[in-house]
Amino acid sequence: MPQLKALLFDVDGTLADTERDGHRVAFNKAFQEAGLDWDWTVELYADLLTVTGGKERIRFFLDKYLPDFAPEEGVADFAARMHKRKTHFYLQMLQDGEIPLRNGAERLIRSARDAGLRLGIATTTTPENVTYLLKATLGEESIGWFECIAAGDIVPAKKPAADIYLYALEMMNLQADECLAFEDSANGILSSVAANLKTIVTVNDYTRDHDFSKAVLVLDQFGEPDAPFTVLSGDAGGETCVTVSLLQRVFGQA
Ligand code: XBP
Ligand code: MG
Repeated sequence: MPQLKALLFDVDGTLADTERDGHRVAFNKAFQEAGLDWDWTVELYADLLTVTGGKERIRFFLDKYLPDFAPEEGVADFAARMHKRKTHFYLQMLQDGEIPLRNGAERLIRSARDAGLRLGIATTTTPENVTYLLKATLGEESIGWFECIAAGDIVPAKKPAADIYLYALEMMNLQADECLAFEDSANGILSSVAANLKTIVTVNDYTRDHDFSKAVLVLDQFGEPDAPFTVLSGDAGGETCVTVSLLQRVFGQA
């Protein structure tokens, strides 16, 4: 029976609620700066989130909602230019401490480290978005707690493709059956499961109704001892927050 050796975390929606009040707002700031009157509302953004990756999301928006928009530079360069500015605004928000980690994430990361579990990140977001988030929430040294920060365009196909998880596994020299993945969305779990990873899901407002039938456990949050999680599916064995012992049990049973 393989031993649990490592935890692989998604970032957006899993470690932090970054989408509604983070990425979405930063996209709108970039559009505004460019003199465009586009407003990605909370509702519209739910549809746009079906596509992972910021550049890909801008192109999806144009295809679906503004098919006649034809920038001189071409759609790909336009999307890349907007995305660069969006990243600038998003990093500023992170630096200003506007985006906290989700409930229980810091406790889980620290206790996993203490227990000798190895840590990695597998995300579609831009690498700097991860390092700035970690620095702002856990301190500069926390970047080194993660053996691998697999992010963004480092793989050709973003989630739901398995590539980013396969890349992280390879970088960390791990087998899928030695790890647990943490995700928050349908695209995320499609990716982790395609990489043969047992996956725990913590939902958020955008992803609550997604299909998580392949998850080993679905929770509303990691939880804290004084702020327990709600189990949405699976068996948490009576625990009230995600602990290393819960992870060991879930890993062994799944
Ligand atoms: C996260 C994303 C990201 C962010 C934007 O998906 O889709 O694209 O919305 O990041 P997941 P960038 O949590 O499944 O990894 O703009 O930096 O691409
Ligand atoms: Mg996510």
